[in-house]
Amino acid sequence: MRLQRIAVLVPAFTIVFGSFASGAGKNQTPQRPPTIQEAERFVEQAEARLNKLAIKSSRADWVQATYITNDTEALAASAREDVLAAVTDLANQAKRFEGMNLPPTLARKLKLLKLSVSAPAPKDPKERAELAELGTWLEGTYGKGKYCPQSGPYAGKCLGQSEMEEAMATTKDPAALLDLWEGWRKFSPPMRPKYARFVELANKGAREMGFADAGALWRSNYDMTPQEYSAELERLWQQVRPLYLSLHTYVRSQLVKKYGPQAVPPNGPIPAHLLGNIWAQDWTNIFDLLDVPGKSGGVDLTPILQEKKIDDLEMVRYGERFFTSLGFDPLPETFWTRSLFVKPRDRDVVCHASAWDIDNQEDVRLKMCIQIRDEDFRTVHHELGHNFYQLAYRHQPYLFEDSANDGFHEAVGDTIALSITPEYLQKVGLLEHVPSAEGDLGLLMHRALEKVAFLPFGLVIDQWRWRIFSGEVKPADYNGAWWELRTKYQGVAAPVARTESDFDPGAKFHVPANVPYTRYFLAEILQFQFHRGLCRSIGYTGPLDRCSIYGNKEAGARLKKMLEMGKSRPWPEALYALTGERQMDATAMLDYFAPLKKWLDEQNKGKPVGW
Ligand code: X8Z
Ligand code: ZN
Repeated sequence: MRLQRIAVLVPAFTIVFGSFASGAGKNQTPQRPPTIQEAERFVEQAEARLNKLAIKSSRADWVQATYITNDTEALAASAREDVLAAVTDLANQAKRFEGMNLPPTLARKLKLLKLSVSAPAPKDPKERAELAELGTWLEGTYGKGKYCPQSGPYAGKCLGQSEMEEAMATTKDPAALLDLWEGWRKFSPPMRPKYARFVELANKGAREMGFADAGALWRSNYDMTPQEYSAELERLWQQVRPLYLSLHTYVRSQLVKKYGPQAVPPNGPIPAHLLGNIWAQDWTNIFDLLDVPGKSGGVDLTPILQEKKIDDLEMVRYGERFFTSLGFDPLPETFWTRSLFVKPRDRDVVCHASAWDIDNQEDVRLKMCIQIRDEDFRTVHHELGHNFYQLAYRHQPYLFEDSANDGFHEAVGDTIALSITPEYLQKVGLLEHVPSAEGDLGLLMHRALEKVAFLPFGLVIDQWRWRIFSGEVKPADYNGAWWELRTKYQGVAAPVARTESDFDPGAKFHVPANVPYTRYFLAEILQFQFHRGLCRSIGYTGPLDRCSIYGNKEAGARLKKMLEMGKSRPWPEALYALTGERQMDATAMLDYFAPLKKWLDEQNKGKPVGW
């Protein structure tokens, strides 16, 4: 995740256009039409300028995220403001090249320049500073967010995101869960007016750049029109929706058994506090509650990691070794000395995991409050996927130092994690015996609770934000619209009445941090496509859940080739390089889960479907 690049952005030193520098002073339009050489020079200088400012801003952001104080917040906001000013200024200057017949690479860079920030600033310097301050304030407020229960199992403790995740994962008492669920949403209401203002300013910036609103800017980053992108998401969602419904039906029926029809309506939405996760986005923590054959046998790594006394550093080493087994170079020494792996005891940090690319060269880092548990083992692989991507494309020019589309960035580490099979675990000494294929239903169910359950959540956050940015949903209806969409897509509901004095979206990191979210939906689809492509390319023909590319240099070379392309070409070409396919396609995910779908549909016979 390039939070630093996304979140950030510059001052008004104006690029001097090479050959007509003397004739064209600041903000002055030259008399004759620009040449291709001038456009080239402009882009080259723009890249150098942005690179420098982005590095400065990344450093300030890193310090802010790992040591939240008023001072670090002010420093980060100021550096962010500089980047914002540069992008606004450069996008404005680049208008003079519009309509020219430029070489495709150059035209692509000019387009990407405008898309390089997710909240572009208005031209007005006061508004720009305000936007930068709001952005850092929102993220810092989330980072400091905690709930200190007065009663129940956690009375007397204060729970930040990491502790809250753990508490919601392990508590099964519905009253305690409800208290945690409500408590986590108590720090976000003050964000509401600030968020509304943030939206207003980001929209103004986006409109000044020629986009309908900030949401349209986000949807313009997929080598197609914003309308085509919305349609593409809907197409993919329709491919996977039946699988989601099968899972939802089964899980709901099991929760009715556990908590009773009073607590869980047998044909209504599932109350959001009973799914083992603060946001009901990942349901793996209720795996234990389900009657599934093949539940044991290394499906849940938590007890194994704890028994073997594997610490945070060793978890990261496992991830690194997977990549080096594929032929990637080891992580640079600075990764190990500069990353943050453990939650510090004496200060507030943004615990939400992220992978950083500080200098667009080798200074990559992981920021994560690692806990010794299954979920975090997978998240470590997810994050390292970002870091190895960053290292692979570091030789690209600045504007191409990114993934083919943002879903690709999110999918790489998850693709690797799909290769964490029982066979792999045995090879690396984490499992004594490989369970027989009968255990696969348990494995598939565990993965489905993570990945299939997530699908509508991956869509809903930006369905909400796009409506906010377009003005379809006004600030007075923020929370109502949020729950309407969550129920519509996910079939989950708030467990207690919510009102417009709540601001529940603010209790999810990516909203205050302003990170676009459909990337995670795409990643769910893409990771199975990558996995199937890689497995096929090495001649594997068995069930996809038993394929591991661990140690396979051929698969590694194929993956690396795609990562090295960065964002230099439209994403279908990158997809083709890895899979031989040019369309995003959920059939790989459907293939992977086919045996589970069959089993679920047998269990679901006669049960109500939908809500
Ligand atoms: O934010 C993340 C990563 C960092 S890019 C930890 N994820 C999403 C989330 O936590 O909401 C990974 C899965 C979805
Ligand atoms: Zn990520």
